[in-house]
Amino acid sequence: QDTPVIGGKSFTAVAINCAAKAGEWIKTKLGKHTSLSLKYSAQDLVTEVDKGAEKMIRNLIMIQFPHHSFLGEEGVEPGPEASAQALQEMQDEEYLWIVDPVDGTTNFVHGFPFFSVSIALAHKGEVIVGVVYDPMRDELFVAEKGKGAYVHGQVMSVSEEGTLREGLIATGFPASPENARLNMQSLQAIAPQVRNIRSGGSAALHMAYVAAGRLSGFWEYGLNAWDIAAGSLLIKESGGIVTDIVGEPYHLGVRHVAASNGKVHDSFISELKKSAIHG
Ligand code: 2AM
Ligand code: CA
Ligand code: CA
Ligand code: CA
Repeated sequence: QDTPVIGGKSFTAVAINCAAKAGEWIKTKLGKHTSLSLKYSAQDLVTEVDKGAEKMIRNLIMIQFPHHSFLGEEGVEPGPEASAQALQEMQDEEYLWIVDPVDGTTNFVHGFPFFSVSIALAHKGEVIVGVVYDPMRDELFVAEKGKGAYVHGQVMSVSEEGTLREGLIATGFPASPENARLNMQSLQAIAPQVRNIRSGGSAALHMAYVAAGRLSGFWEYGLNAWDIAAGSLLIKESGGIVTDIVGEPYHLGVRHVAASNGKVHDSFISELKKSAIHG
């Protein structure tokens, strides 16, 4: 991979190596996974591929950086409380790797080819490296704090649309009834205002697409740090904006996220707020 900013055995090089290795392996398992279990609800799926990929990434990282901390989705008990608590306990660590081995497990299980590996490194709570890899398209999205963001080694930048009306906006449909209701309200408010809506089923990949200028914006309720952390840096380093759903700055604890090319952010947030009040 000829990614110009990345050299040597940097944090970023390790993140890329992990994402690429895990992604290649996940791809070989598409349509061949053998175990499927439900975690928290019938919408909350996990396979041996999620667990195997996380183990692979964790091992690769811990060999290189044994003193770093590691937060991976499959190492945490299911459900929102346990994941919030796990983050709470770890977010002040000096170096914390935040990993979603398969973002878009439902897609993976159904053979819908839109899922990703998401790897972030936070330093004292701030994301400094973000890597999202789409093994099906062999697309690697990489950002390093202060050094820009790249796809296929080419500089990425967010899209130019200045109004929601010209915007292509993505969302995700949450599992929990409360978040599902909030999302339907937002959808009802946003859909008539924009060019069209997409929902691919991988939050991390949606965020990478905002960074690459393929989507103008993205919102979703009820996510976790491992869904968003890597994508947040991709978007910031591509010139976009990431906040919570009411426009407050992004931090690792944000669960309801709104991201955009920046130019539409104020109107985007204003519509999302209106939908929350009037819903
Ligand atoms: P996952 O595939 O890693 O679980 C799709 O809308 C997004 O929601 C994906 O990023 C997906 O991540 C996440 N997701 C799926 N089920 C979820 C659940 N029960 N709770 C929280 N997030 C979930
Ligand atoms: Ca999951
Ligand atoms: Ca996820
Ligand atoms: Ca996952």
